[in-house]
Amino acid sequence: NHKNLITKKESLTKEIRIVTRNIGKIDPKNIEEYIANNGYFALAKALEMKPENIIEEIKKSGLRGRGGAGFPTGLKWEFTFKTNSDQKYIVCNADEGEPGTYKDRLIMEGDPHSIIEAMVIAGYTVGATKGYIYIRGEYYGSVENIKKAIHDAYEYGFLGKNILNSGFNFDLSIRLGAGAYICGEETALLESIEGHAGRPRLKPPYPPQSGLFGKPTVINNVETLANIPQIILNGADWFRQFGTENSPGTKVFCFAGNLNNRGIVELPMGITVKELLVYAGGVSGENLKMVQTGGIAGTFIDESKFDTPLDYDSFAKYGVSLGSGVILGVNDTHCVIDIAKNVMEFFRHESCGKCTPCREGTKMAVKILEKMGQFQATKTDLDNLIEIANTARETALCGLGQSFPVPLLSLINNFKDEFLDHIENKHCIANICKRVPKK
Ligand code: L3W
Repeated sequence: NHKNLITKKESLTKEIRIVTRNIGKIDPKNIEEYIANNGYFALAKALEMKPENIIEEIKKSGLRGRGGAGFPTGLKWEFTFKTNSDQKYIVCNADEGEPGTYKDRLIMEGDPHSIIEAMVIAGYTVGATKGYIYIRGEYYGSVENIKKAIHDAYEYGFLGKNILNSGFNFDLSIRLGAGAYICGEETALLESIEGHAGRPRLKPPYPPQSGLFGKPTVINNVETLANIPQIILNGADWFRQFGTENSPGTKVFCFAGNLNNRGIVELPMGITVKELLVYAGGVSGENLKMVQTGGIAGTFIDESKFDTPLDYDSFAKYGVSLGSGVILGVNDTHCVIDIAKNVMEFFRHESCGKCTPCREGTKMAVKILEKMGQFQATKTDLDNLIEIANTARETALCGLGQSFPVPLLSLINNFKDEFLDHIENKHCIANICKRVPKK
């Protein structure tokens, strides 16, 4: 069934390069190549604009958070601008820990100055004089290129005191993550920068009111920031010509799992799963079973949902997540129970343990799925699994706890027959699960 997805060059015409425009085209370690491609022109333009007008332009562009949740960027900036304080911060969430996701890594490696430029613009706009880029510790290439870019930006006067003779000062530092998925959650990330264990805070208050060190803070994902200079340079109307009414612009998608292609591609928001699979070169292996969209916290769907557009409204309308933009192919050598167990083991390992529905729910879910994989589970176990998921969705403290139910429930809803096959017939269609005698 995947054979009709085989890539034809003429069908690959939708790519639009806004945030990836410089990747592979310029030497990321050479600031002059960035400048020669309009780099820091947006900063110069912004420094001559009123902060209120910058906020209006970002709001008008409809840019929404590319980490996955899609919160309007202009509103974040406006809230932070309007909160009075002696000190404000700009934080870039570059702790890209979503399994299968590597878009932020490639943006940082390939075009590091675009992030720095955007952060200085954000600082000027909201009145912040200090920024932090919190980078996943294992991203050695990103750290190296961002470090060099920060050094050169200081040398050229794009960071530091009196930037471009505007009177505006902005300092930028790097902080490294240490391998915890939860530190990609914005408040856990802020805790981590402050030197505490990376555990989420209760929201509200949101970071624009009380963020880093309790001060008003803008926290944006790498890809979100990489859009900013282009919006300032070309205007909101230019940006809105791409994507959909409620999700303007592009999305950088990543391919993972049983797909023939590897890498990232930048496409307009609203592209369908089916179209995206063409860019992925189709599914490797014999038959496509399902895909997971949005990351490990995203949804598993079968072919019946492949016409769903990938944008921020799809989840509410069709139950298909956009998330961080990863698409993971799964061929028919895989068993849904085994996949569910694998996903839940990830969340069990990454749960910070602060709240019960996540700490205990992930453990209980793994146990039930182990039983299912050994053909020892009952229908009551399946009901319990659903209840554990629903409880966490409604009561967990943060995004991690509230989202582990998403992949689990999508597997149960879309592949119920396979769950029942394990329970009622002691049968695994992929021939992965093995009968283990009861102890
Ligand atoms: C001010 C309000 N701010 C909400 C802000 C909030 C946050 C943003 C979204 O992310 C996603 C999930 C996965 N005043 C506000 C407000 N905000 N109301 O809006 O907030 P929220 O709570 O909707 O979501 P979240 O917990 O920040 C969850 C994705 O994250 N995910 C992993 C992504 C991984 C990557 C990567 O590795 N590159 O992107 C895992 O769950 O898609 O949608 O800033 O403060 N009234």
